[in-house]
Amino acid sequence: HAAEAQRTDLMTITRHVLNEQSRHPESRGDFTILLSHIVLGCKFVASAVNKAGLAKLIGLAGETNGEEQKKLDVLSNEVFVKALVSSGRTCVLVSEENEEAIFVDPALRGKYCVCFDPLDGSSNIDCGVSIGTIFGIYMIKDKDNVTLEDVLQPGTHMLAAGYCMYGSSCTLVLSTGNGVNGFTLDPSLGEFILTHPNIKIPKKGKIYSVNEGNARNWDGPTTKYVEKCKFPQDGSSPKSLRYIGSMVADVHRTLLYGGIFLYPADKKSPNGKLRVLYEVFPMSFLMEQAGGQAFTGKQRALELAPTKLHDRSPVFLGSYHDVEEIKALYASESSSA
Ligand code: P6P
Repeated sequence: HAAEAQRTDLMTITRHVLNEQSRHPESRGDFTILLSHIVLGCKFVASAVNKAGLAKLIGLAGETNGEEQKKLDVLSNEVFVKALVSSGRTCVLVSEENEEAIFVDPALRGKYCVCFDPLDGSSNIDCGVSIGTIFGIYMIKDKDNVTLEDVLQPGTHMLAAGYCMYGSSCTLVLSTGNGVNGFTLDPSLGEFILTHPNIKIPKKGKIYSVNEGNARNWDGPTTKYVEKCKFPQDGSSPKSLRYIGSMVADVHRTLLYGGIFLYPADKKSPNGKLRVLYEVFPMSFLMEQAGGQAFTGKQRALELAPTKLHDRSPVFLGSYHDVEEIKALYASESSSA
């Protein structure tokens, strides 16, 4: 009967967030409403991504409306912007797809800022590799006088963060500051159901994840760390290399299996490639909430203070002890410098 009860006691993402919110009596459901609009965006993108491969076929065979097949990342961005604005709970949006911040019409403003990458890794769509939406949520002090400075906050001010991975299944991983939970979309219900409660990343992992093709340009500590992964000096077995090249997929595997994900700085890109507000901060927030760490090579990733919307930063994130090892290498380099 327990299994039966479990099966019929559907813990949807909305119900889960309502439960969490009940711990904040002062909140009036605004966050729950904001989240329901983010979830709507994810459901739309999930269905569009699943059809992406067929779109050309359908286009050829069916009645194309003449409109040039919109790139999925542009379409996804439009859906998220409209969903977030219409939620009436946001006052400023930062999207990977928009050079400038989007300030919501004052009549529709709410108290949240959402920074997001609507379809990260979209270059992988055509070969069917998992891609994802990444988002981070801040509270804005005064929604009627919001400025860019209000958006350029350190990650330690982030209230919530998450990603939705569009892969073999559609999985939404979310933290509102009280641990990390994973939800899987049940297409027959159109609901995200709690499937991975209270995710904790293993303290140590056997996998490292980095684009080895950039090895020629790495700095000393990263080079030394990767060398240690491949030729351990303490008699332990070498780590395995897993690199998908889609951040959401690489981070999701790291969160569940343990290990470390690295996007280091290199001579060509002194600040690495990944963006602070909508890639580094949300993933760092999740890793810390799951008992892991996130480091930039100089400091705790969440303590970074971005100066521009699309600032980049190197990032090393994952299992607590694995990140400790690379922190020690950077520390010894800076002390000997
Ligand atoms: P590289 C995808 O383009 C992306 O922004 C992330 O999703 C991914 O982790 C990274 O870039 C891959 O970059 O240089 O290894 O191809």
